[in-house]
Amino acid sequence: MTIHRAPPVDRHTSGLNHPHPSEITPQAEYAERRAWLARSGLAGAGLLAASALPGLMRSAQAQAPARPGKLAALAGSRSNVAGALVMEKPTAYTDATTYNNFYEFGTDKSDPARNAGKLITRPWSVAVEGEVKKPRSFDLDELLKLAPMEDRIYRLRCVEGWSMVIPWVGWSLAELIKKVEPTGNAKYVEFVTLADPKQMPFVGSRVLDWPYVEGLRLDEAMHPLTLLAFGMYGEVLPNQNGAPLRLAVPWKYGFKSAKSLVKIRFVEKQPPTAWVKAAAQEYGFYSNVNPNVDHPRWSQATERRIGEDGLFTRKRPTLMFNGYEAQVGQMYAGLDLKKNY
Ligand SMILES: Nc1nc2c(c(=O)[nH]1)N[C@H]1C(S)=C(S)[C@@H](COP(=O)(O)O)O[C@H]1N2
Ligand SMILES: [Mo]
Repeated sequence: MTIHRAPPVDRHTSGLNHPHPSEITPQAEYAERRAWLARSGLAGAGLLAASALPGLMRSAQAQAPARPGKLAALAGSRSNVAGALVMEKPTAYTDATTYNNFYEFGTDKSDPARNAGKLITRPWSVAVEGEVKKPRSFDLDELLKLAPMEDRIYRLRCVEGWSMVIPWVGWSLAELIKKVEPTGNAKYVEFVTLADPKQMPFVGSRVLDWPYVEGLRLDEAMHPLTLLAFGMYGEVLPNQNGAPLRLAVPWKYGFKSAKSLVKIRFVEKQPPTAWVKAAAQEYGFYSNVNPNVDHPRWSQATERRIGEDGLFTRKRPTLMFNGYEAQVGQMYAGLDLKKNY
């Protein structure tokens, strides 16, 4: 059944809510930012275009920050995948772990951090089924060893108009797909996430049709940038970020990157996804980040980078395919992106 509800609102542009903590930038964060600029040789260079500073940008090449030391370490090696390491400063860990969308735990940005603590993430297994020659279930421990862990630093652009830069740890979903051997009928991949009302207080609420389901075309799922992430900031994922494993599809709006996956199904037809079912005219199946296609209720031309909210901070221009056009653009050649939003 389709439930009509208010889709997510960017609480900042709508003025519905109190300011995000990082809008009142604490002293420590200013210091951290200044130190980072100094380290990377960018201090005082803020007015110069990044493109005019290739040398500096190389020296400023984003390094995963020191791990926060809150959870078990999860190390990856530097990824060789083209586009896998953006040269932008990673978002502060506190912001990335307290400003979340994970509606199973509530619809306020601060709800997941408050409510996801009790999620049991071990034992955990993921069923891989449908149009594959070798359907089977994978235990989390097996998945952790299935391919070498890589560090990737991706932009994350939420459809609501804000963005972050997250250092993930994981491996390309393609590694798993190759193991199960999709049949010729597999055209799409459906991702099903945990929906346990005992652990997730908002499953059962009418916010979405649970479980949260997402989907990709098979070629998108096979793209090397499509990451199965097990960690971030050098540690295992915090529950609120989708422990023990989630997708990170950097050229699409954040809601395509489903959290806490329990099932991956290969199918012939485009799967009905949670947000398309909730509001098809607002959230399309593709949901590629696109500054030229506005959401019906707001522009997508610019974005607020979380942690950059200073008195004089301008919004950033949103980049086509979130800046990954060179890597992914070809997959959409000939597709009308206004129709296939
Ligand atoms: N299962 C599930 N996955 C989800 C969501 C959700 O509500 N439930 N929210 C999505 C949205 S809208 C975004 S922007 C990202 C946010 O990921 P983050 O909280 O790790 O930044 O997760 C996505 N994955
Ligand atoms: Mo989002």
